[in-house]
Amino acid sequence: MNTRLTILAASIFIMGAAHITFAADAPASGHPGTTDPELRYKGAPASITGEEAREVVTPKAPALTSAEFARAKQIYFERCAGCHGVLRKGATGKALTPNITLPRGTDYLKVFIGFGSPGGMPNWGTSGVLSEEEIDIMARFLQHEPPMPPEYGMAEMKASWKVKVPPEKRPKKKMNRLDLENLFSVTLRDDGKIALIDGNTKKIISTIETGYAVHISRISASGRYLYVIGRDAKIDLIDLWMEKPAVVAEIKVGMEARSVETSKFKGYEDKYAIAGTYWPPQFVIMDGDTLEPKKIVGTRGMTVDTQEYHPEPRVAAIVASHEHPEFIINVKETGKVLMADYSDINNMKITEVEAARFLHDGGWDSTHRYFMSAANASNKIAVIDAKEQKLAALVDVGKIPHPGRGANFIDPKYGPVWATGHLGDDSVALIGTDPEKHKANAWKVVRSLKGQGSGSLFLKTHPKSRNLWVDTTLNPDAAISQSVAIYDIDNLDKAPEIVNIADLAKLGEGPKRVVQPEYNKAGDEVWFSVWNGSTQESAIVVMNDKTRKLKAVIKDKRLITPTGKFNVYNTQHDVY
Ligand code: DHE
Repeated sequence: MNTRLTILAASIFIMGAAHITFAADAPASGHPGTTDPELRYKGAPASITGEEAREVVTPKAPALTSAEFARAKQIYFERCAGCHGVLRKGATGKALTPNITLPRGTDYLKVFIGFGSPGGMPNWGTSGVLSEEEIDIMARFLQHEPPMPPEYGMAEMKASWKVKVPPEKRPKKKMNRLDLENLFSVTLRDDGKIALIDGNTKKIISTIETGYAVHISRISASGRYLYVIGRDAKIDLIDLWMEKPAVVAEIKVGMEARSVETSKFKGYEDKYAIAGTYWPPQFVIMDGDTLEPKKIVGTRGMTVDTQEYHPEPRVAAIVASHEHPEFIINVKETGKVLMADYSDINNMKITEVEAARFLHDGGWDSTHRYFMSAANASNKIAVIDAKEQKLAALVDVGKIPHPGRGANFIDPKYGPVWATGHLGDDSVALIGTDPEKHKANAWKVVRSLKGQGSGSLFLKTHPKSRNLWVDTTLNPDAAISQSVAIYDIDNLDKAPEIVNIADLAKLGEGPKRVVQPEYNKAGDEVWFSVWNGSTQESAIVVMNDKTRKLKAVIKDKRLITPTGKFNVYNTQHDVY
């Protein structure tokens, strides 16, 4: 690599899991300089297909045949868009617009694509993923204007919208004998399904077809409706009152999505649903019981810091306010949190709160007044005051915070805290959340616990528990990615107990990454997914929270790539 290239390479900095995915068995890049857990991810294959994106030939750029253009678009959306953005404006990876790529030229770009960079660009050539010919095509393609995927508005949403069972034909009361409050909706990531698992018997009640690479589930305020969203932006609405819970409505709200939520403010229970999309960059408010799309709002606009226009600000986590009839929406690339008032959607008031880049995931403090939102590229937690509708604080934490919804508990010394783990370092930050009775500790990291290593995705506790369970799913060391750290909340100075959860599942070969603790309703069990490759056996391991010993292992051939688990009661009431 020449000096200029090395400098550029080093300047490409992986800024977090802002838009990166990986399969349980994704290989490491193999590049000598890329050992951090985040570099084990591969760019998310966007659900956008090459044919959908319009080609723009740029006069000064090297020629590409029509077949080469088509091939390049497909490779770009599958391999590159996740990190560099659909419009190549840069996100986790650098911007790749012609003003940057044209002066570099084809040979330079070929070396870069082929060998990767110590800063995080995978070595697509030497790893054998792309051929020499493909690298040459990509190097020329990147010097043309980015092909623009189509917009997706009301007409497209309405065309995809299906009400399978209209509300008047649905049961008037619960028609099954399921203990709905202790039901778990489990993401079967690579199977495009969710599994409904009875929390008491630990048996799979049924699996239900959902969107591609299904991502999260959320529960309506009443606990009746389950909303499931896939990366392909398809939402399935499942009625849990039916004799056999089934999909009663579906819609596709865009081409790429990660988040769905439902109105929870008093008087608006189950009334609206909202989904945020990565492409197009927008959110849509729908009827809660039919998914009829009502209002689409674009998120394109200026960034919070440099105040530059961003054409592709993706919508990340969304939570439903308990203080006002509002949805609180993380807009990733602009670093802004939008509070959209749904009390009058035709005259909608949106409060724009300035936070920091890139907003990703987050959850409530224990009082449900403060939304703790991870700005992962800034290594900060933005504290949004839902009551006063403004930013309460920006708290510096470790490298690339990734809390999921986080964990709330009472620190014996510092009072109420909310905790986050990190992808980029081994710390667990505890932030004081009580500005009234513990003012001196509020919005400060009162403790930084030492964890097993970097690569943590999720952590959990429960109001009835004295344990904090922390995963390290993305750590490159299998012994660490397969085990969890358990902290004693009453004695936080003590080193955590390490339990190898994957071993307890007694599975065969595979990466067996352990991901996302989730409590049952009673708060006395913690469930973990042991996430294996899509053709390998996976499991869910249920731990006794009090004894920290194994309680049950759920194995079933239908349990293909289980990842997120959503207990109905805890998700409905935001208990975490
Ligand atoms: Fe997620 C939540 C985005 C990869 C499992 N994930 C979220 C949220 C966002 C997000 C914005 C918050 C939603 C909300 O609260 O409204 N996730 C992304 C990505 O952009 C990323 C990094 C790459 C991608 O292309 O998708 C990504 N996520 C993953 C995975 O690879 C995980 C580990 C396995 C999987 O199933 O795909 C994964 N994400 C989860 C889970 C949650 C989640 C389990 C919900 C956690 C919770 O407790 O609420």
